[in-house]
Amino acid sequence: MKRSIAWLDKKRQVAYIRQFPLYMDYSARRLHDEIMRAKHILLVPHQHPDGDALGSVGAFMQWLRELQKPHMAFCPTPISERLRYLPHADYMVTDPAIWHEEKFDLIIVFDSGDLTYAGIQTHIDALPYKPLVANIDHHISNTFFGDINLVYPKASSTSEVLYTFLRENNVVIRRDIATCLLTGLMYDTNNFTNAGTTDRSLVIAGELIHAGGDIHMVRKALFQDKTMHALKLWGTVLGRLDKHDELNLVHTFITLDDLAAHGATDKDTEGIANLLNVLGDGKASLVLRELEGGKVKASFRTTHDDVDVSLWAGLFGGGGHKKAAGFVTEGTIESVREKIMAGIRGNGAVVAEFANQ
Ligand SMILES: [Mn+2]
Repeated sequence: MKRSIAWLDKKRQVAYIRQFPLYMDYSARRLHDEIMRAKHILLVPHQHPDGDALGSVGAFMQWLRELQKPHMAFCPTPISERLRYLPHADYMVTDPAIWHEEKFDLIIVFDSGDLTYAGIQTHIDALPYKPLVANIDHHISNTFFGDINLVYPKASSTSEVLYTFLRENNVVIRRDIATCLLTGLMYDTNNFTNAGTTDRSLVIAGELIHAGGDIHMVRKALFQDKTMHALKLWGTVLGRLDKHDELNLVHTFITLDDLAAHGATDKDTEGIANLLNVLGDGKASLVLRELEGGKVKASFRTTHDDVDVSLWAGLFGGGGHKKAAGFVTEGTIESVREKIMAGIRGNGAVVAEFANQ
């Protein structure tokens, strides 16, 4: 039996867990106990949930249903059509009224570095009582905001962390849970092609297929869903690729006019940043996307082990992973691009690290 680390203060617990991921099993067992004790549980993926966030919430809903444990799932933004195949996706509540109509004694947040990213900070702050908060994630920028934190940045996905949690607690994984977790693994590893792919994630994927997870259905839903409009839009965006020689950074942009010109939607822009991972040029890539309301979304990607793009996103108040990170800010494509280039160049530590590569 492993020693509890509850006696350490929070900062040292974090350092300990980072150093010894095996101590995750202490948190995993504690969360399991709290779930058994809870009367009404709320599950929360991050806003605009992706395959990993929604896959892990779907797996959890299926498990809680098997346990006959009362629960709900909340997300302030709508669920993407392409992820509707996931079990229980239709049970996601988007109406914030549940925060005062219901009472939750345990809130579990998935795939979110902090509560603002999850879109529930203001809701939690406004509660007249204090629920227990659990945090299941793999973002390196995670703030360990939970009362219980299952955070393992070396995992390919939150679904992989969740798999570990379920196995640690001897939960039998059947078809629906397996398909949900496979979705998260395949989404975050970009179909087992990006640097998040490890021997561990592949072994887990094999076990999930063995348990009945439908890998071919997931692959088709996630990776063979592009419209002709989308590919034409991508053509325009790829035609604009440019390179910042000093920073060795390849960049491009998408405007609202581009979407209109190709009859494309927001959804059609998904995947462009990941597509740039096939680049052999440059150390990293940047896609700037114009949003409604005078905002711009910046998405960084790299396939180089010696570059950490979460540091760059962090310079501008964003976050993410070493290989994929981003932020949203006010401004125009031009002004944000300039701000990014100047910001990266102007930051001593980051530039020094970058220049040596
Ligand atoms: Mn994820």
